[in-house]
Amino acid sequence: MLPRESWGGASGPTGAETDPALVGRPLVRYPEKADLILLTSRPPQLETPRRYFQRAITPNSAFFVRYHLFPIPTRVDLGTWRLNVAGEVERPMQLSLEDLKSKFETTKVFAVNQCSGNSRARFVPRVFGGQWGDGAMGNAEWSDARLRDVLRAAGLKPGALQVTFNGLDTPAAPGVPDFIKALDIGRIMDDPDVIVAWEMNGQPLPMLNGYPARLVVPGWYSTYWVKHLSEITVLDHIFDGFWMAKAYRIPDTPSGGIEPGATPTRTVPITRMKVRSIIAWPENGSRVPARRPVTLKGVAFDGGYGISEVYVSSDRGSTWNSAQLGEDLGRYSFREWSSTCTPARPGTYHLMVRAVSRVGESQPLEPLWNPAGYMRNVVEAVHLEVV
Ligand SMILES: Nc1nc2c(c(=O)[nH]1)N[C@H]1C(S)=C(S)[C@@H](COP(=O)(O)O)O[C@H]1N2
Ligand SMILES: [Mo]
Repeated sequence: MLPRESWGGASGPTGAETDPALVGRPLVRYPEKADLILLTSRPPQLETPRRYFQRAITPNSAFFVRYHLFPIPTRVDLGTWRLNVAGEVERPMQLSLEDLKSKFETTKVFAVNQCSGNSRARFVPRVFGGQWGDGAMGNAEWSDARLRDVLRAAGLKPGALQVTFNGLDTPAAPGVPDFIKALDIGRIMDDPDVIVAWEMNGQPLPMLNGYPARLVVPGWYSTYWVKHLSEITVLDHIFDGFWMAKAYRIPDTPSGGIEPGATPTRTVPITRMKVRSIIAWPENGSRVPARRPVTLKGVAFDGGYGISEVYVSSDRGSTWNSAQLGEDLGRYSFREWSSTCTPARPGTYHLMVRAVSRVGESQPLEPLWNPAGYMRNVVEAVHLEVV
């Protein structure tokens, strides 16, 4: 059985005591949610406390929340909700949730949903945008119909090039562009794991995570994971809406990074996630006794190849030891890791973690920088006060 631990009502520390990214940010509780760290309330943007990342599965109640527009859907009537499939298709469809569940083969996938701007607060020089700590991510098992099966049922016309996705949230203010994202046809038809999900960890999606159905694009940053999905439109051209043509773009360089403070000459849409690992325990700044074993725990993930190794250093990166890896839940999932070290003497210890993917990609020791504050994946450290 997979760990599906509920953390109950215990609110615990947020890390605000020791983490500059979290200072002054209260814990708040929204419907269907545990205590999460507030970023903004209009729209609700809520961050998962770090201790949840000791486990590969993020409970639905603790899963982060991010929206662009306000107001947001707070209830959806399944009697009238339909997923409309239209555009360059032979047979436009209006699917009820029941249709989605019954007319298509269902499939399951563990996949990390990570905001492009996760950890943006740590960029130096600072950048505009939501100043997230490291909790704008989570991992769940998503159950769903394959998007390509839905499109095949509608019948793609020969000119089909891209598909756009729109959800129930619409801008209240004039001039604010609706949140619409696009994927190339190839990305959808070649990958059976691109799915329309209605279940998360065996439960209906929480309202704040996209009830009744959302797009899941494993391996790619969650800007594509459109919530409260209501319109799928097949296009015979490249979509040029604001959220593709202007926002969620990265410098067109091999790493996606540029000189800190510079302006990129050419940009491309953000896509695949970079390999990353998190130390979820112990907390930064913890005091521990000398000569007693301390077990470090956390998760590692990448953009869809899977994690092959996680290394831990307790000497600022001079030597690295292999961590123990937890169960393999598939190449898009968080992989738990743990490592025990025994600090010999009192003093300050810097513990670092670095993951390597199955294609040999790893994390940089110096952070990448880009003007939107995306794709942070620098090797992270926590310090321990050994007494
Ligand atoms: N309908 C809708 N879907 C959306 C968004 C949104 O603003 N509206 N934001 C996207 C972004 S940028 C992120 S990071 C994820 C967050 O998913 P979550 O709120 O379930 O954690 O939703 C994506 N899907
Ligand atoms: Mo995001």
